[in-house]
Amino acid sequence: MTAQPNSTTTDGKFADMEKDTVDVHAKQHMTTDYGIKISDPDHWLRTVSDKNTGPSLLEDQIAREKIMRFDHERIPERVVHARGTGAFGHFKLFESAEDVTTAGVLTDTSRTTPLFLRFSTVQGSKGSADTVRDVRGFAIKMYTSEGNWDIVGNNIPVFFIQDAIKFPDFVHSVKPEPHNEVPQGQSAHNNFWDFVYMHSESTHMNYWQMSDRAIPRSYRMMQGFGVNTYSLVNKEGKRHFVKFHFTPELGVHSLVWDEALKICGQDPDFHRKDLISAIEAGQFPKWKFGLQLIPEEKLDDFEFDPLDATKVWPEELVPIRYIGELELNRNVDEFFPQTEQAAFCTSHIVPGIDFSNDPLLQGRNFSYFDTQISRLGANWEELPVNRPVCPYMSLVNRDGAQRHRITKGTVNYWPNRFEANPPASQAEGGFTSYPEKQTGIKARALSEKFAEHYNQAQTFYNSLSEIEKMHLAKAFSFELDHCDDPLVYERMTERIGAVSLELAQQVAQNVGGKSPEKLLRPNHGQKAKGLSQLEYMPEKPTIATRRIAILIGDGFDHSSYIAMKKALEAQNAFVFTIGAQRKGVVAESGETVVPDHFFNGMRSTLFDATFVPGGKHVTALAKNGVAKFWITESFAHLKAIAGVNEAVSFIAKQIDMEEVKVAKPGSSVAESYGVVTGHGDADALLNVKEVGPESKGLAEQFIWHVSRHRNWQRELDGLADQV
Ligand code: HDD
Repeated sequence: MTAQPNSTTTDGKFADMEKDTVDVHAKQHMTTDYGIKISDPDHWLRTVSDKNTGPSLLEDQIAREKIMRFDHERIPERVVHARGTGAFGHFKLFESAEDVTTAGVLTDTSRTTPLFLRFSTVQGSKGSADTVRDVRGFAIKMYTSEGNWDIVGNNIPVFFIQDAIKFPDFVHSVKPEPHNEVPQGQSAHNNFWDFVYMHSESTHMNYWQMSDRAIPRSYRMMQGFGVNTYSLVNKEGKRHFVKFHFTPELGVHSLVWDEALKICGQDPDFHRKDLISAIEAGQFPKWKFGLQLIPEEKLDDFEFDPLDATKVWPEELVPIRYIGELELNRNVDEFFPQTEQAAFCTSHIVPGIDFSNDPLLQGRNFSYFDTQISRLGANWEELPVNRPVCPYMSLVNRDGAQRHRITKGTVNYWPNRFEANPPASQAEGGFTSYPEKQTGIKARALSEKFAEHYNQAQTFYNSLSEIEKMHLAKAFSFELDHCDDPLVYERMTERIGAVSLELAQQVAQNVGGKSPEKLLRPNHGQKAKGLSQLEYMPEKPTIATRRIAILIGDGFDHSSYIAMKKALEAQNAFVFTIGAQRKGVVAESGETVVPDHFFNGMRSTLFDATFVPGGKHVTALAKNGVAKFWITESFAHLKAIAGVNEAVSFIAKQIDMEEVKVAKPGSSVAESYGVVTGHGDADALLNVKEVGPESKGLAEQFIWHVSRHRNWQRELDGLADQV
């Protein structure tokens, strides 16, 4: 069992789950589920004679129980977001929001609220790969003192549809096609793009989904958004509309597409393992928590309808107020009961928080509760991961399959002659809905502002950096290239022209279809804050938790190896030594190092950066195809690369581009396109004092470039156009 680092969470949730926890290492005999000790779990009871094994006996209650339990191990996977993983943690409030809400979790700064967070992809099934191009789910269950509060959000702030009644159409279109169940973990197929064309309301979300946001480097490096509009209500009964934001401490970073595709095969659990290992190492991921607030009376003051989930609230108009922090600090003990059985409901809110008339939220409030009953049964909220930590009891809600709770007493209805299990007044903490005034006629319609579908898609596109725009064009092209129905890709290339002419022309050039000659509608030229993910670099440069490979073979220079390893580990990077074999690799000076992996067991795609120490080992590396391709591929994937002394010419040869300048023998350190090379004494080259853009030392510059995540200039200058 993996050791759990000390969790800083001081709460009752773990104590609560302890009641249902057993330990296979507790030196307890194996029993049947009804409690008798088992003497032989390996043989079915059967008739045997000296020569023959006879038929197995149905009488064997032990064998039948074992097989029958196995036959029923699976439950239906989630209809969307089936692939995911989660962890426990807590929420801390720094600033009370009592001016806008009475919710204890958002007003009491002395509290630490325990929580569970599940990340997911949307399209693929439970066993699909982590790094597919897809929206990521960001679902939080806060076990507050007033009941569970679920925020069932995504890493993208808008959604594909405006009205919940469209959800089954949308999901059917993106999931594998019905006739052949293809493709898995991809939206790159005719039906999805047909849907997007048919629903211009999907345009805005479609641009986010084609951006690098949909191929995150890590769950720990993406934003979370509540997406829907909720309400907060204060003690004077005043209502504000609210959107919830989570901004990661490590910044927002993505893989490059070629890398994401390869990791799907090389390590389908890449994101799962990344989260688990960071928590195990005590490098707890953190997000700042913020609110965007619109007072009720200002709801109509915007060009767009703030209750439309296909629109963001531009930060220039509605700034984010950061008031708290979310931290994940404990891995689950067992996946099935604590992650597969975790179940969220957008309708789970606590006093002080309320819904809005966001038509998507209204439908979701019905759907989630319903799906949990189908997936987990009527008593799904009794499961340890789902139940609240505060006292809870209803004398009316009872029975149903798998009921665990035993409710004592002679009455099961309210009111009753004993006044047993009475409701609570508002003063006693009872939930009361915001008394919103309602007028209108019944109609299948949305308010007028919902009809505008392109403005914010254009603002999003205009706000992206040049490199993000290049990636967007490649993503649209990749996806539409996978559509083989000309009607689908020709219509779509034309539709892109409603947002950007240059993008539509590039995509049409790549995948066919009519290249539009003018924009279908004028570009309003507006940009907004917070849309380009490059705005979200960490406040202080960091390489904490970055996976860095050091390549070695027999004859490597031990002093530069060890000095760089120490320098990187001092910055909390995860350093891995990759060698010709996973047994002693001998240094020039005689020391032996046992690598973490051998070359063929790993690929450069699974690391953020690579260092090659000096030494005679470069002769062997130069003959090793995996080691050579490692450098070529790392360069193509825009990753920082460093090498000293003999390694400099080895690196230069694999990159083989005159634009990339490396240190000449006799000179000390050179940096070019994030490739940092140097000649000289290891101590001098690898000493780290200050890390920043002006740093001079080799290790300092390497660390700085790793902290920048990727060297975009390589791609902008056409040196890495295969990605
Ligand atoms: Fe949903 C799961 C996020 C619209 C119906 N959704 C689900 C999960 C996330 C989201 C993160 C996984 C929860 C988990 O980890 O267990 N969904 C969203 C967001 C939406 C959204 C951000 C738009 C604002 N969803 C949406 C609509 C409907 C649903 C409009 C139905 C009308 N979603 C479901 C569901 C799922 C689900 C079918 C499948 C598994 C589950 O609920 O628990 O009910």
